[in-house]
Amino acid sequence: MTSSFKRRVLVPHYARGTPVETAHNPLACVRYGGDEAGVEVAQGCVFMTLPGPSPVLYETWHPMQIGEQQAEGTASIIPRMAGKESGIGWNCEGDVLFAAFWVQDQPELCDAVQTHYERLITLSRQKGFPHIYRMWNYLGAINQDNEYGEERYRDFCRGRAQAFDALGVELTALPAATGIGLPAGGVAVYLIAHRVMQGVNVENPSQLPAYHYPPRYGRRSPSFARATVMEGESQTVLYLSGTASIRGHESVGHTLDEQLAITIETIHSLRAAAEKRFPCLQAGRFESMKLYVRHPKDVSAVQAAIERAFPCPAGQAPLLVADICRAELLVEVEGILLARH
Ligand code: 3EB
Repeated sequence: MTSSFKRRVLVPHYARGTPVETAHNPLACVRYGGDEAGVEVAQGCVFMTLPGPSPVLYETWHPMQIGEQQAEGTASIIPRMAGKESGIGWNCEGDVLFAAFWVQDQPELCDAVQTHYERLITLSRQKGFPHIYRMWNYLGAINQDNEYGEERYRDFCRGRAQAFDALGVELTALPAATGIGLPAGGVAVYLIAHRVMQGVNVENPSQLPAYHYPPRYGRRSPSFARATVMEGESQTVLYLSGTASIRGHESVGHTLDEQLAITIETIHSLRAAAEKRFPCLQAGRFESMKLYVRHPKDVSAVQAAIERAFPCPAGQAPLLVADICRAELLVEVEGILLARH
């Protein structure tokens, strides 16, 4: 018997300094700020806390309908199920999954990152959600060297790349991602995945694919796509990876203003490439963005420039002061672009 079910994807909603609104019943709540980092599952919700100062930013994850699909009537009747298994907190409902881990700090990140990454991806597959379309990676002291003299971001990239290799994920099938610093501690990773719909990857014509960066940026290149697109009948959603002032593979711009201008131009260039493939995205707008700024003194300039270039609904472009994965980069921007058909 076939029946139609709602095709949905996960989208975030941001709130500052207020308790989580459980009324909206999110699948997950990520708290940016707190003394004790970790992942726990309670009341049918994954709670993830990243170390950092108050006031806390809350990022809740909600299913959003993007279409209907005729299919075996299974996903519509899959109720919410949540749990924590071998360190992975997860929560799924219908065709969407959120899953996350936190690893304590290690003198060398590679092995712990590989192990946890493999568990995270394997769990997603085993729960029936093999299509990972977006990931976030946050790590303490991202630009510092580990005790073997390798920068911690590069150490992390090795573990991540080895996990994708071990699980047979092709470079062109990697999800969109963000890689950013934390003020303290270990590694936080979370993902969103789909039961049936594979995201379509889009690369940026102004940038070399990150997975082809030359070895001068690390023994293993960063494993991510510039963006993924989830297309539904009524809406199409583009998940933009963390984007910084990089042309080809090189960091460009010395001042904040230069880096901001190039970052904005780089996002426009990604959008143009995505619109060629998905013309409906021309009518899209950013429903949310996340801004990362290295120096507190640059906060207001970044907010003003990004707000002008990419207007978002009120409160949905939060800014975090954080280190960025290359020491010379001052700003990075991610976002979710939505087009209603
Ligand atoms: C860049 O384009 C800037 O390692 O997951 C952006 C997005 C960046 C994701 C990651 C890193 C990552 O290379 C840095």
